[in-house]
Amino acid sequence: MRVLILGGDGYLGWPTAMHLSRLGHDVHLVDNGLRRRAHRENETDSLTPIAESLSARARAWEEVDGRRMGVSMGDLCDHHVVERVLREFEPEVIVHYGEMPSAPYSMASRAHAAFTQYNNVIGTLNVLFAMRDLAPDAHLVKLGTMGEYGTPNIDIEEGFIEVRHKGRSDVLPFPKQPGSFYHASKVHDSVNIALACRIWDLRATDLNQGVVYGIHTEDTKRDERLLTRFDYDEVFGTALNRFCLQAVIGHPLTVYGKGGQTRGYLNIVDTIRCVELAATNPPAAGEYRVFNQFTEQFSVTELAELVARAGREYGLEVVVKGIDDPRVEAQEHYYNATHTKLLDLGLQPHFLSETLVESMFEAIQRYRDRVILDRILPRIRWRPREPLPASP
Ligand code: NAD
Ligand code: USQ
Repeated sequence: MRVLILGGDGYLGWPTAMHLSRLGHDVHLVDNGLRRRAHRENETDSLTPIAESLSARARAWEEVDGRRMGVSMGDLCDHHVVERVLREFEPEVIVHYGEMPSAPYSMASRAHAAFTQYNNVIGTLNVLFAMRDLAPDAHLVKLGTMGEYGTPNIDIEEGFIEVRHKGRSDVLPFPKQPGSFYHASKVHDSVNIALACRIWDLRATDLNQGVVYGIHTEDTKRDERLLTRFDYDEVFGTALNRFCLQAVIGHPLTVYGKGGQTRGYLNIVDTIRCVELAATNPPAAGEYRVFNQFTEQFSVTELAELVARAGREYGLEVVVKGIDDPRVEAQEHYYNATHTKLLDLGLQPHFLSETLVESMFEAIQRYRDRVILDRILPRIRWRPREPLPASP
């Protein structure tokens, strides 16, 4: 298949590209370097030393594996870029990772919130219009997030719920209660994608993904130039990846608030497989479907305890420290999310075990002298203690 990967330079996009290329698909990547730029501005960096550009990665891949990938550098918010790529590459599948993925980033200021929503919503809108005009049969595989649903006090369904109301019933989108302006951007995307499928007969899969963890995939291990990024800073690092790094460098594991915040998690290896399964099992024209993409649920306290146990086994001195929650979120709540559709398509999950955590420790040890220590503790608050003056 001809697979276009938007956001192909990212944590998940790059290993997905290698995986699909190795399976024999014709892969083309688009990125505008936003993630690298945001790190430079924030004086943070990936723990793993990634190749200096997306083109350098593609060249390294060709040397190591023998297969070629196309690369276009450009912004999805520029509709000319999107149209040119669709016209020239004629994709059968469009895997869309190309968004600003950080909740804390989106909560840093009005400008950060506005940028996140513009970047994500307009980029996706451009993809939808370009598909309508240039690739109406292509399948959009879009990365959404479990955080679109929030933490309701009922079971979370896979995208839709049957509602009975005043004697009538319908199957409707599951209610959305995002917890950051980033998560809200994903909700807006979902509404736009569903509408485009309904009115233009496009086909799309919205992958409502949980929090991803892990450093390596089969391909990142083949050559250091093929490493994917691994972030641990307060803006781009996610819970388990941060906890593993904190354990290795002897920092207390930062459990926010009461620690009962429960989310779905999955290994990066499973992310890639889920995207492959979605891509190779397309929906019908006009169908908008939603898969909940995670393999296990944990509270942050459970995650921290698992990392602490594995760390002590490994010979590390690990301390878990509850700190003030910089976010506004439920810290103790009910959480039970359905996630059967990818299993039905053949996903065989890699569960989080202490052995897996130990293998993450080993990989982190290798690069520990690259850690930027003063970028770990959270400073961005959902409700700043001293609100900024109102914009003029
Ligand atoms: P990432 O930032 O590493 O990757 C996104 C890539 O898209 C980056 O390389 C960035 O430069 C590029 N990009 C962003 N905006 C762009 C634009 N306007 N034009 C062109 N390129 C653009 O993030 P990630 O962790 O790999 O996440 C990928 C996707 O998966 C995101 O949409 C994210 O919301 C979603 N997701 C991630 C996780 C996770 O835990 N990492 C969980 C659920 C969902
Ligand atoms: N948390 C801690 N300590 C930390 C970091 C996080 O207790 O040091 C807590 C947070 O308060 C939150 C939970 O862990 O309750 C998850 O936070 P996170 O930073 O790991 O994940 P989140 O902000 O939700 O965002 C990440 C990705 C995002 C994706 C989302 C999936 O950055 O792209 O959409 O996970 S989900 O959480 O299912 O919405």
